[in-house]
Amino acid sequence: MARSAADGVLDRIKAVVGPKGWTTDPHDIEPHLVEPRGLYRGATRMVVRPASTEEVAAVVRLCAAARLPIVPQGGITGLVGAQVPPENGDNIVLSLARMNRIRAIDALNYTMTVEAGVILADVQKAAEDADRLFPLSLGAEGSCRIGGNLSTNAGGVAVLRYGNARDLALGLEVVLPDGQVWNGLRGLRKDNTGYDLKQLFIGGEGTLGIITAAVLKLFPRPREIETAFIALSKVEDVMEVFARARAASGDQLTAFELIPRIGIEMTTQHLHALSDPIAGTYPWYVLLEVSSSQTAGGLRAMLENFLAAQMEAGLVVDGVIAASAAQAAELWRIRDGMTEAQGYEGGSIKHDVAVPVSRVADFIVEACAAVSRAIPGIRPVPFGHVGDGNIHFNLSQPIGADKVAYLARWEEMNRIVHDIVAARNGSISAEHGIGRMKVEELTHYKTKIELDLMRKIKAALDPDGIMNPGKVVEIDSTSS
Ligand code: FAD
Ligand code: 2HG
Ligand code: ZN
Repeated sequence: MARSAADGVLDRIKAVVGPKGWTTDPHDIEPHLVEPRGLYRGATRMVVRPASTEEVAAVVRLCAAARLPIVPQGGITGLVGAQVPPENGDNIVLSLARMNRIRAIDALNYTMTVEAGVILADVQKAAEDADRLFPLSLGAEGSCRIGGNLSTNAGGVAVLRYGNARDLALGLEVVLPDGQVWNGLRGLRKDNTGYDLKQLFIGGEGTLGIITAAVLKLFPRPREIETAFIALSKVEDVMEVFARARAASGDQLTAFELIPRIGIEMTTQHLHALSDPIAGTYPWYVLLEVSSSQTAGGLRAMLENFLAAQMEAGLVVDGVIAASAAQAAELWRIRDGMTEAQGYEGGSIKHDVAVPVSRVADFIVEACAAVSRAIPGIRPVPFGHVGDGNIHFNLSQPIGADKVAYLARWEEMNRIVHDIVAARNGSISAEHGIGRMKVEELTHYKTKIELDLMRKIKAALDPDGIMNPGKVVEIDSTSS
């Protein structure tokens, strides 16, 4: 868009949101142009921060009329560059950060209605204050926002028991790409009235509309939580213990997170005051958590008996059960520190993949061998939510390698790993989304029918392609 025409739109947007609702100051804009991994950098004409759904709708109507692209943003913690504006700068960033009210809590209905800009940790806290649980939990929960979580269909560490973000929303309020407001804020467990429209926007990564509010599912608050850290010799044993833990815990298993030996070394070396919880070194570790909403559910005894039986069976070689909430938090610090610790070890080529749970072990064995053949000395760091079949198959550079030269092999490594995933009917993005990073990978691995359907949906809702362009799927909007 020509600068003078854009300036006219920008002035009208400024009038809609008032002085607190926009900035063009380069210093204030800077955090909105980058992302946690430092892989992408964008540009924008203005960051707009509306305070209400009506303001969002008015801004979108102005952009739609001028065909000015909009990049929605929450907490800017996304890991696939979805929140980064295009480099040409011909867009506005629309931050939901000021829309941060809890609108209502209905404890009897086990629901809460929140605006899109509420930080995930604040959603969790508000639920807790109402003696309820909002179970979505991930390392970035202190900064990511619920609208971003829904738009990325975030997963995290409690999917095993409670599902992904997609499973945790009962209703949405969305500003559509033409500026209309769809009020779908219904708190119903059953609603079979045709297509489930909200699911289009959940995981839509801001390409179909802007989520402004949501009705979220709540659960009984856990009264008893037990956390264990166990060591194992083989990744096959890890998955066998997982299957046994599900059965033995009566489905009270909340988390089952894999950590390889190299992860213990990286976290204890780089993160402040962390130590190895288990004496001796073993190839694999699992952080597992069981929880119950009952106060005397006998979880501790169950976990002790379970682990003793697995040690006797030779599957678990050592382990600790946290003696206090503080010790459990220490164990979680190791798990949550995995991403940060890898950052101190030079270049890391990331894969966020899923395979059927029954194929996790053979995927890890085959993928580790394949990448080591391609780059001798490469350091695989497979970790994460293996109970969901989701492996963060991250590859740290060989010690002493040149970081830039190593990262230049990103696509080559992707092809090796993603082909092994595809051979198991897996997914090239388990929980982080497609964003900008995996647009080409998506076209490589999705079928034509799937891609056609996705493009038709995009073209139907956003024919001018103004919502978060260049992300997820591309459409030809020049003919509309
Ligand atoms: P942003 O990064 O701001 O945006 C992400 C996408 O959502 C963009 O496409 C953006 O345009 C869109 N968007 C944001 N808000 C809206 C809205 N209101 N309406 C429409 N579109 C919108 N992810 C996991 O799934 N599991 C994990 O375990 C996990 N752990 C992480 C740990 C760390 C340390 C970090 C840095 C990230 C982690 N992530 C994880 C990734 C990230 O936190 C999630 O993707 C999160 O859901 C993004 O939320 P956000 O508010 O930061 O969104
Ligand atoms: C996690 O589970 C996140 O910690 C981040 O999804 C994974 O660093 C990563 O690749
Ligand atoms: Zn994860």
